Amino acid sequence: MSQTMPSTADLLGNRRRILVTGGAGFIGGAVVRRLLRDSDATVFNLDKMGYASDLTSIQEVLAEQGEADGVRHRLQCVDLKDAEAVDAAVREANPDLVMHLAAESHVDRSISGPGEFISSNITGTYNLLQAVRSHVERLSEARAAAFRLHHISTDEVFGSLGAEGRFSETTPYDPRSPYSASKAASDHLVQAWHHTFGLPVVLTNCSNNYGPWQFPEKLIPVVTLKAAAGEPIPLYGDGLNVRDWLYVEDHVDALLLAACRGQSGRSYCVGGHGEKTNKEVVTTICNQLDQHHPNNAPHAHLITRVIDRPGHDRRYAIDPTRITEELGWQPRHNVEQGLAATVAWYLQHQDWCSKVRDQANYDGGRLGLNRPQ
Ligand code: NAD
Ligand code: TDX
Repeated sequence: MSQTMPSTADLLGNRRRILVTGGAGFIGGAVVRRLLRDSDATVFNLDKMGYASDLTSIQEVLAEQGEADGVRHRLQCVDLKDAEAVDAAVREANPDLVMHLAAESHVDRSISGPGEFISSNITGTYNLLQAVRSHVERLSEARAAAFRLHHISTDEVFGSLGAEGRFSETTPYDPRSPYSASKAASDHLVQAWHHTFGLPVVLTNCSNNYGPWQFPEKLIPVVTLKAAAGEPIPLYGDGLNVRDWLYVEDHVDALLLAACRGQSGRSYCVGGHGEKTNKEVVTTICNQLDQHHPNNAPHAHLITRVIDRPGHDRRYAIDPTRITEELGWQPRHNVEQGLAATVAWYLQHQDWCSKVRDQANYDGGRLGLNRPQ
């Protein structure tokens, strides 16, 4: 850990009960693991246990620590669409901090089936806001003063950049996919509940995350698994779309800083100075595979240009000056190191990938084409 990053226990201070929504997903899971490893807080993990959910990584941490499940980690299997169940879960958790990560998160699935994104991401956030509003009214003055609802969002709400410029907290919203539109709507609801009802909130908008335990439908795990299997690697369009890649543990650092030290009503953009074209990412992964499986080299021969994603945003890039200067956040991994570690992790965890794909009834095929190929 860098010297500038305070410990999790220091950041949490007197906050003993943390409600994490979406804690069975990729980023929420990393938050839950950090809280379990680096603090003695009790973590309530509210998740509908959907196709992208899996608790293996959390169970590993509990086993490492010799802790039984259901004591410091308490799963609340609740769908945010169910207002009554959400209210009951918030009452049971009685949290000092809520970190709201639950959302449908895959752009391609939002093209194939936008309805689930509207209900989970918009109605779900509305239900959580209402439940949390009632909760804050029940808190003592001291607990209410320290309480925050932290809403975790994406850079995709800002739309698509050309060759120049970066997104910051003052960039106007311009979402262009059903996913990003649903996230933008949820951001607006959170800000509205702050301004109208005085709810103490913090928002973060982060760029593309990567790292272990990401459900294998997103670019980096898809490419790694296809290359390892000697299958065609799908590169959408001309492959020159740019994403600003951030290692998931660096995102968790930013989330804990923002949740515990962020100013109420303020948003913070998070990005790792990790801009790469998709073609660069895919080629880097292929080069790494050449070292692990030299028999199939060069894996770059597997790269196959496929029809583009409808409405494909061209470029995302984040200016993280605010969170760096105000909260002292710095990413600890550069893309080259993080990508190498992640590719190695996926190669060692192909059984887990098969298991979660099977559970999700997903065969690794192309998602999100709204017209025939
Ligand atoms: P993920 O898909 O891996 O996990 C999301 C979790 O939320 C899943 O376990 C799912 O079951 C749960 N969930 C979805 N709808 C729910 C509902 N209605 N009720 C209860 N639980 C529900 O997603 P992720 O990549 O971990 O993303 C987490 C959050 O971070 C999302 O809000 C996403 O918009 C945001 N984000 C993600 C990235 C990224 O690159 N992955 C970048 C920036 C922001
Ligand atoms: O097989 C693929 N081939 C390909 O070229 C896949 C799955 C993706 N792509 C391209 C599309 C994007 O330009 O790679 C880029 C990254 O795609 P995804 O991994 O699907 O991520 P993206 O659409 O950029 O969104 C991600 O980052 C922002 C997360 O899924 C969102 O939840 C987050 O908000």
